[in-house]
Amino acid sequence: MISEEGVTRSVRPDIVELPSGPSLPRPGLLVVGVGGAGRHMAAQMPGERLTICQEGDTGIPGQRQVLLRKGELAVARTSSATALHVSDLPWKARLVDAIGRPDVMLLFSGMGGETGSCIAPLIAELAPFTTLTFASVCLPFSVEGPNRRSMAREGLTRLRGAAHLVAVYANDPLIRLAPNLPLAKAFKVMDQIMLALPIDLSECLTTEAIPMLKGELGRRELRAGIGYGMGLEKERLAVEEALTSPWFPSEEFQPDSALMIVSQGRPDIGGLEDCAREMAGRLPVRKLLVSSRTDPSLDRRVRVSLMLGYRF
Ligand SMILES: Nc1nc2c(ncn2[C@@H]2O[C@H](COP(=O)(O)OP(=O)(O)OP(=O)(O)O)[C@@H](O)[C@H]2O)c(=O)[nH]1
Ligand SMILES: [Mg+2]
Repeated sequence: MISEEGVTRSVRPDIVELPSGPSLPRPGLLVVGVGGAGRHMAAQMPGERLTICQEGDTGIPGQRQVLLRKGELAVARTSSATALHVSDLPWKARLVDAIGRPDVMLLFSGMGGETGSCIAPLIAELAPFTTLTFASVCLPFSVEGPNRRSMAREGLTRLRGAAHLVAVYANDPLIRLAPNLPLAKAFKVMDQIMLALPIDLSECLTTEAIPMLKGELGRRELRAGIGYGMGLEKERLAVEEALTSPWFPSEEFQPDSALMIVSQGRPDIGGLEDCAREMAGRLPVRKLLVSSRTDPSLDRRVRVSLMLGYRF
């Protein structure tokens, strides 16, 4: 616990540091990328990865993949979740085998296409033994049309019922954020934001921290932001930038929970405390979970990954 003296609880959150340290047990992680967008995101994650795609798509070199035929996807799309669970389809058995029993599953997918919208929720449903399933999904651009939107909505609803944590990233803000960029470059901007927190979490997550994450961030829609800071006021700058993320909703919606992971070039407890104090002064939540990790590539910069929970 980082102490915050003279704090009025109704105004400033309690700052709670997640249990961490080299002596604490770490969970086994599996990264799963579903569909085109999901595979693209999973490819950029560290650790053991599995991709699930349509036949004809390529996986991540050197990593496991499950390919589904068009007909198998059609069955997944047209069957109810209950029917899929009781049926004993060979391709479902292939998925169950490939997933195994990881402690933590970091699931990535784009909603709106057939593979991601139908299979990502199924993957979460097929992993009832994971202690933590954390899904990060993007939503299609509005211009992609109502069919994709409704497919995405259905997929997301089912995913919310099956995964412990669900972070949502609409593609639309990319148009505002990077109006002159070609789509592939705009997706790179998005990747940075979508991947920052899962990468940081996979570096610092301990088994003991998992119930705290589920308790604070579960049953909510999660939205993320990242910020970088350098120089004398790097902590304040990083916190400010993270809070301006275009993926946070307008101010009429207030978050009710928050997780901040502070990454620094070298361990610096003072820097972590500064970030926590700075963030606590700006967020109207009851509790602010914080954690930290070292990332030598940052050198003298500090990075803040922030995840806010909303009950819309
Ligand atoms: N942010 C981001 N979004 C993407 C990317 N690729 C696709 N998308 C979005 O994700 C949605 C789903 O696209 P895909 O992942 O290609 O679809 P899929 O799951 O492979 O589904 P099918 O190809 O129809 O079987 C699209 O509507 C796009 O808006 C990406 O690289 N980054
Ligand atoms: Mg595809």
